[in-house]
Amino acid sequence: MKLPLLTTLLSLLSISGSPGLTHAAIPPAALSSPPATTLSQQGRDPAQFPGYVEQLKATARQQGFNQATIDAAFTGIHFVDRAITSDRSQLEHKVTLNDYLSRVLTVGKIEKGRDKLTEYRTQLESVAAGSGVSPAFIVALWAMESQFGTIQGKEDVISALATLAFEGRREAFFTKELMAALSIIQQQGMAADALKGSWAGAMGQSQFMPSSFLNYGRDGDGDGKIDIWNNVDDVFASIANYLQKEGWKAGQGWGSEVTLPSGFDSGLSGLKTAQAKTPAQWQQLGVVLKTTPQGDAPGRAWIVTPEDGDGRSFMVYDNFRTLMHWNRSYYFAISIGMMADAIAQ
Ligand SMILES: [Ca+2]
Repeated sequence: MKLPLLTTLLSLLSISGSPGLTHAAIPPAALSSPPATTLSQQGRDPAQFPGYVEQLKATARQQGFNQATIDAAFTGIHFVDRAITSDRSQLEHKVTLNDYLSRVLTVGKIEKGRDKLTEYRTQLESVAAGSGVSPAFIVALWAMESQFGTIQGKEDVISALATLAFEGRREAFFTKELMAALSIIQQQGMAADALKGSWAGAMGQSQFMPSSFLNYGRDGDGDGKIDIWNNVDDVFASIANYLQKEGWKAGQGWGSEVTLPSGFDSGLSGLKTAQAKTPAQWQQLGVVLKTTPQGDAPGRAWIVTPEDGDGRSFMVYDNFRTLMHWNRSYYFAISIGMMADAIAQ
């Protein structure tokens, strides 16, 4: 079982109160159950896929891609049935925060995270110095997205994205990502079959969608290539670059778990900019810290209760909102913060 499916499905289920943030990475899936319906029952016959691919090629030409790139990208294209079944099944799952954390934040993963932090300390501190993102958060994201690079997905990304565009539920989104993948092939001089990722098109050790690769990918070791599949320097630099570009506050943590007073106005909870208060103001309202937050004290904070007023509550900072930009899931962002705190030294 891979964890990131939970991330994906939770991003769909648990984002109440988030301020219109966007997906960065759609992680791979594995614990999928069989689909309730087949594609033909949905009205689109896989036999029509080759014709659809021709339409995609025409779109690519209209967008200015050269013929060599188009030929290279679509040479091995095939229908990825698993992309359809996984995309459908993710909507059917529901888990609690505690279930989620027990699966993704294991003792073994924390121990491994500490080991990795030590093993790559030199590179991580160099990246941290340039970006303001502390090594523990880089490693936490690396851990959650790909189990420290060991589970990246083996799907042909061009085929997966074309299949998901063909499915039609999010055709515009996946077509845009497919065109971004063509840009990577053209810009990086990569072979199309080197673009490997999840069934949803998330690639490499950071599980970047192609558009995220283009926006945030960074050459960490200076060899002129951005290789988020094989080169940890590039992986670390790309993760940190993402967070930095999306507003990471150097020196600050993500937040901490809190206890809310009885009768707390649930309307105060949420991540909208207007809902921010200083930690002192929240404490005056009766909010009590359950754990000591790491990092510098922030100027503003928000209260989130992921399970809609029932369950655990958290006081979170700007960096939490940046993590929510990476993946629009409270559960995901909380797991990253807890992982980073657990491995930080
Ligand atoms: Ca490189």
